Amino acid sequence: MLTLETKQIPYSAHLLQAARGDNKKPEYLALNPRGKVPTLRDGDVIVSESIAIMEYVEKRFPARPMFGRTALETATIWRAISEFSSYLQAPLLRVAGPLLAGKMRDAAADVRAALRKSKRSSASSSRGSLISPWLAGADLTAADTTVYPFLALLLRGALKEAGGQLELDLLPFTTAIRGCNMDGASGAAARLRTHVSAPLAS
Ligand SMILES: N[C@@H](CCC(=O)N[C@@H](CS)C(=O)NCC(=O)O)C(=O)O
Repeated sequence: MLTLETKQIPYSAHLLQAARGDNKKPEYLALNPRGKVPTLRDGDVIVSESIAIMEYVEKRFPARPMFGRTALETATIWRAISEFSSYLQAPLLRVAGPLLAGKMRDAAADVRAALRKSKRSSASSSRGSLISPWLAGADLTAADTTVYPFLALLLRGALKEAGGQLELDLLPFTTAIRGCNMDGASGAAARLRTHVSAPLAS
C-alpha cells in the first residue's frame, strides 16, 4: 500500500483481521495459499509477497520509480533491502514481538540479546549511503517502504509499558526514522507516520 500511495495509484484495500481468522478463510487462501498478507489483485493477476508486489507495481506503473533510475541507484536500493532482510529483520522482530504481545517478563533476556544484535547489524548497514535523507539516497524508494513497517512495529512495541521498563534505547533506529521521514508520501504512509512521531517526541 505504501508503494501504491507513493505512486498515487488508485486502489481499494480490504482489511483482514488475523484475530478473526480472515486470512485463513477459504476465499482468501484461494488467492494466497499461505494465508499471509499482503496480496495484490490486478484484474486476473494475483501477486503475493511484498517485494514481488512492489516489483509488479513498478513494471505496471513505471512513473515515479521506486527502484531507482540508474544502475547504481537500483543496486543501492537492493543492497538496503537485502541487508535489512538478511541481518536486521529477524532480530528486530524478536524485540518487537514480545513487546507487542505483552510477554516481556518471559522474553526479556532474549529481547535484550536481539536488541544488541539489531544495533550491531544496523551500525554495519548504516555505513556509506544509508540515511541521506532516505534509506537509499535522495528519494523515497522501495528500501523505505520495505523497512518502514518494521520500524513502525518496533516503535509501537516500545510505546508499551514494558518497553519503558526495559529502558529501550532505540537509537540508531530513531535516527533511521528521523532520516527516513515519510513526509513526501501521502495516505497510508502519512497515517503510519503518526505511530513513530510519539516516541521521537519524548
Ligand atoms: N514474506 C511475506 C511475509 C508476509 C507476512 O508474514 N505477513 C504477516 C503480516 S505482516 C501475516 O500475514 N501474518 C498473519 C499470519 O501469519 O497468520 C511478505 O513479504 O509478504
